[in-house]
Amino acid sequence: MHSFKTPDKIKNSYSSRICQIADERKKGKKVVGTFCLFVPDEIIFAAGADRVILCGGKNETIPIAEQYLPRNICPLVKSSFGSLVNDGSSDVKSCSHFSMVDMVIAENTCDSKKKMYELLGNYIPTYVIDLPQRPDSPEALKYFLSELEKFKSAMEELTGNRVTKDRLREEIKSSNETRKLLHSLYDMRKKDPAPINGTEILKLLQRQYFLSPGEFKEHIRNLIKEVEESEPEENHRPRILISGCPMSGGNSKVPEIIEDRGGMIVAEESCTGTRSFWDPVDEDKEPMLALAERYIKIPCSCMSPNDRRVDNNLELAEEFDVDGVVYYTLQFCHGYNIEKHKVQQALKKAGIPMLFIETDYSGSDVEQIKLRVDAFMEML
Ligand code: BJ8
Repeated sequence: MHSFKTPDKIKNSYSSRICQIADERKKGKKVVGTFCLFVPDEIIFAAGADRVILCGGKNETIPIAEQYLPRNICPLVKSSFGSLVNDGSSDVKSCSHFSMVDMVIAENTCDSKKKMYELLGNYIPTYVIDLPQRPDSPEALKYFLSELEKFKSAMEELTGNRVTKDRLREEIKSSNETRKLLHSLYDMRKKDPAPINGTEILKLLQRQYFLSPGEFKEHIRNLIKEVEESEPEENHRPRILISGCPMSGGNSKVPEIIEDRGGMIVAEESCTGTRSFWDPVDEDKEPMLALAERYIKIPCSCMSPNDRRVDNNLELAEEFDVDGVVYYTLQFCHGYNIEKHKVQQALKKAGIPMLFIETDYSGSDVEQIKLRVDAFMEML
């Protein structure tokens, strides 16, 4: 299998990006922090602002968050909040991004996030985009569009720049280019054996949320080139689709176990996977409407009904010729946990085996997950 040797420039991209943002802020540029794919980057960039994603993927800040939040909510929410309220009195390093953002752009998705945002507002200016929960209803698109218009005005107010249709079109085009590049990379994973493992792809996609669009594109191009020039692996390994909760930076436990135990992740039905780039924005339509149409279709389990996600799992399983699906959820993420049943039924009907893993950010269940993954691989 191709082993991607991360160039220094990419390895150091986290720290160089922080310096870049600090410089931009000195020059007056506004920086916003987001937590979710429902917030269109195109509007942020068209307003002349920059953005970083603040979702936490590390275990260390969870005990800090648990001084404020209940223990029985999802680790992603606790990890993110713990980073923000970390006052440095423990040995835990904080997420430096929080101190760099002028405003958080939040969204009404799951209950844990919604309630966390209410607290977040005590620490940092927080703007919330409301989302319709029934995306297929006739009123939903109209409502979402009006919410995006309000968000656009908030960005104009924050930056002092007008978001023109031309600027939006430019940003839509640029984001579509990134989406196209990612499609090219994913096309390579359709080969058997896939030329690059899924853990490497996950780490690349995690970078997408803090790098600038230009740097991220450069990373994808470099990776595509390296994969093209690499020697193909000869042995078939069970081809796995991962489906479920996002895996924020710092969280790669389950993919690593799957690939260490002989599997090959060939696609991800997740927000750190295909959900982030699969659908382009229509460049021929009025830009705000095109954005609303594209973003409202994100098949997040916070939406109801969310049958599009079930269909996507089936389509990806076929397109990437998978041997099995690992359904991954974070503890206390009720949406993805409950939605498991629908996905499992549909996969069963299609004759595709599925393994369900519910986990957190700790290492306490690693041995148990290994045993379950081993048993699953034997079945495939
Ligand atoms: S579009 S998946 S990024 S909301 S894992 S915090 S859902 S309890 S992250 Fe998400 Fe946007 Fe949806 Fe994607 Fe809640 Fe679940 Fe935690 Fe989650």
